[in-house]
Amino acid sequence: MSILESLTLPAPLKEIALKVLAGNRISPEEAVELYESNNLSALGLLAGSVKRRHSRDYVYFNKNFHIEPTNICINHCKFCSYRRNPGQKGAWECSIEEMVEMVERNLLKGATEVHIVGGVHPDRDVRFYADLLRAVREKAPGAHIKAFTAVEIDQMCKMGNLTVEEGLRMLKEAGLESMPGGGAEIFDETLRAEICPDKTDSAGWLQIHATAHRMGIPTNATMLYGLKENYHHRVDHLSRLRHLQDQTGGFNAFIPLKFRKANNLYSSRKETTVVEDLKNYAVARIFLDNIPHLKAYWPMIGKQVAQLSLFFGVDDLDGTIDDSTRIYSMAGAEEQNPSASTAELVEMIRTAGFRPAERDTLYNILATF
Ligand code: V47
Ligand code: SF4
Repeated sequence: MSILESLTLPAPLKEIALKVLAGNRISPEEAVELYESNNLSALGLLAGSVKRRHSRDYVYFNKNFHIEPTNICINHCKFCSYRRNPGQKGAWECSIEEMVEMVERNLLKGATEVHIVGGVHPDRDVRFYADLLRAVREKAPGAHIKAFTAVEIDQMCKMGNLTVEEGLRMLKEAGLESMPGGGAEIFDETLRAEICPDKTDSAGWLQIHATAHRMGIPTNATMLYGLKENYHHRVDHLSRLRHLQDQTGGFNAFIPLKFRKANNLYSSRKETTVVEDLKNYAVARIFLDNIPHLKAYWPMIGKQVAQLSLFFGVDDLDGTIDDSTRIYSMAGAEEQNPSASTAELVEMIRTAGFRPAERDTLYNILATF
């Protein structure tokens, strides 16, 4: 008896399972069916088979740290626990000199990637951020700079009176090598207007990533889930990403972001269960057959669930982080001072039965353990 037969799946699910195991693409309707099924073991098995096609038995991590230049933001996303107005208690605004000092401190610890993301500042335009990138690159010529969400890029280019393409060209010349996946939230226009009314719209987010891909700047993609959306909304989001990836091939990784409720306007809502989180990883891995990597961002879900997610298609635990990000600790995530040593990440991966691989930002393997 095959493993699939032993799972005693109902007929429609069995059909989807056979498709996935044969390496074929599933439809949006089939993805909704997977979300609606409660057979977590079958989902884990199928997601694992897709994961192995992309990354065999490797699970990746990298040595990175975050710079959050400011939490002052012109937008008012209702799920955000982090944004402040200028001058408000708890607001910060780092100078380029302060950020270069952070780079210096972290490089000594062996970081290979600098991740730069912050609020959408009212006065800092694309020229300020190009100066920042030049200063970081000068201090860390060997480190990869992954910086700025599409939402930040959109606003900094508008302020600098440049098109996105002109702005990205300026940033690329200054040292930008790839872009993170933030700001995608949920693409459904009605929901987006409700939860983040003044943010770059869905078409704009996708267009900026398409432009970056065309210019040879790879990017990541995210989805904020667990906040008002239903399974059709999630599948619509994943479909728009899969469609763009078919055209450009520029996405490296997809990162589901679980809504965390502390200190924001949705604090009275319930957060998703661990079962839902694992199901979400699995369906994303199965549906997004053309995005090579699925990342569990452990500062957001905690290390224990991140380790469990490896059985549901995740092949990347992101990085060492070194207590350099506040966005999730301010929203109530388990990890209040997120930091992981190489030994800890290697242990998490190995005890789950996978082969730990330190990667660079572009998923070249630097070391195996
Ligand atoms: O766009 C903000 C999310 C994102 C909350 O590309 C929240 O490698 C849940 O995109 N609950 C920014 N989510 C972070 C991000 C990211 C993180 C790590 C790695 C990468 C990558 C990208 O954080 C925002 C928004 O979707 N977010 N507040 C909250 N309360
Ligand atoms: Fe600003 Fe980002 Fe917070 Fe939205 S999620 S308010 S864009 S910092």
